[in-house]
Amino acid sequence: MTAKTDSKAWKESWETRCREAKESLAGHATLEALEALRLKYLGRKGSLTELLKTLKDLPLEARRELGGPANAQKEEILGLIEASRGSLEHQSREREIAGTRLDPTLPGVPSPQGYRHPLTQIIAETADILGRLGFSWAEGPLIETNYYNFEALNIPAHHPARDMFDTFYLKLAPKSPEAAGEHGNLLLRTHTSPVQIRRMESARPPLRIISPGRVFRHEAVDATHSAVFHQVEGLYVDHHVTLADLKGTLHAFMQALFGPKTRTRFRPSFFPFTEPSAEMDVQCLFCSGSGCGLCKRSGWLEILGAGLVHPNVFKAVDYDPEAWSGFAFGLGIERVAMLRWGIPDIRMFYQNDIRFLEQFP
Ligand code: 2NM
Repeated sequence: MTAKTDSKAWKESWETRCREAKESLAGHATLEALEALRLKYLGRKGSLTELLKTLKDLPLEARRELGGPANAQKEEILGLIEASRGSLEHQSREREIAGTRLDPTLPGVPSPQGYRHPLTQIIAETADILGRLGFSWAEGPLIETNYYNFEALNIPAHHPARDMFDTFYLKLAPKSPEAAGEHGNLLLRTHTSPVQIRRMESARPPLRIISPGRVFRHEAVDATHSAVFHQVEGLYVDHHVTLADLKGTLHAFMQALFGPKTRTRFRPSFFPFTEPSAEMDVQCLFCSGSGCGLCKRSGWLEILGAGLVHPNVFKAVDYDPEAWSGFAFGLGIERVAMLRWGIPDIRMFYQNDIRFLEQFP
């Protein structure tokens, strides 16, 4: 055979196969059949691919003449295959949609409902009640100095009153000689009163603040004691603040917190930072005062501590105790929540068990 007949045979063979490919392209019905077709002609071992490889064995002139059009035809067939694939995919999607009954009036799948933590709820509620009585929110550091947690609050070192607050002391490596002065002086606050000392240092009376927050006591943990718990404390400083102001404010607070039928009583007590000091009880929420296991048959529940700010506390913040007077109070958030919802164990607040948390919508 001559080069010329070789070229002619190649051209015929190429055109036959191209025609064949185009014809079978018209007859396929599925994406699978289309893919089989692509492989048959234009896959790595496809007949058009194989034939195209032999083009290089033809004379230069024939290669010049046939190469361009052959490649163009190959591209054309590939284009037809892709167009066909697109239309088949479109049809398949249309069929899928036509077969699906979409009811836009059906309710959506509900996502699980979350709730605010019971402690967060009580803190928000007390802040709201006391906010309406004119108190504004104040915060401070959890790590405090001996001065703010004790000294400024009329609790000197080695004084028996220190035993009221079992304290976590921090042992930090001093970073510098200056910091070494504070070494051994840092602790986790045992109450939020340091917040009030800091505020009195930086502001002049009249003053009405609450300090909600986390506090720490080095205590054995049981159903009613936790080493970490939450407090809300209040402080009111003005001219002529009396025990009657304190009693009236706390009574209103307790009525708002536990309901308008709530009865309260005031008993003498002791705190180093107040004089006189008192505790308030609310009538037992469970037996309404007739006596039950919860109130230990007394008919009353201890709920908060309070008093008139001690003159030594005013002196520490450079307020003149002759010119100013004030009351302060503090209550435990966990205790309020436990009474409100009948929660039997304080540890439940910190376990974050969803079965517990979802009970406080
Ligand atoms: C309590 C009970 C009585 C109190 C005192 C002060 C301050 F800073 F003004 F001196 N803040 N909080 C106080 C007084 C707290 O908690 C049971």
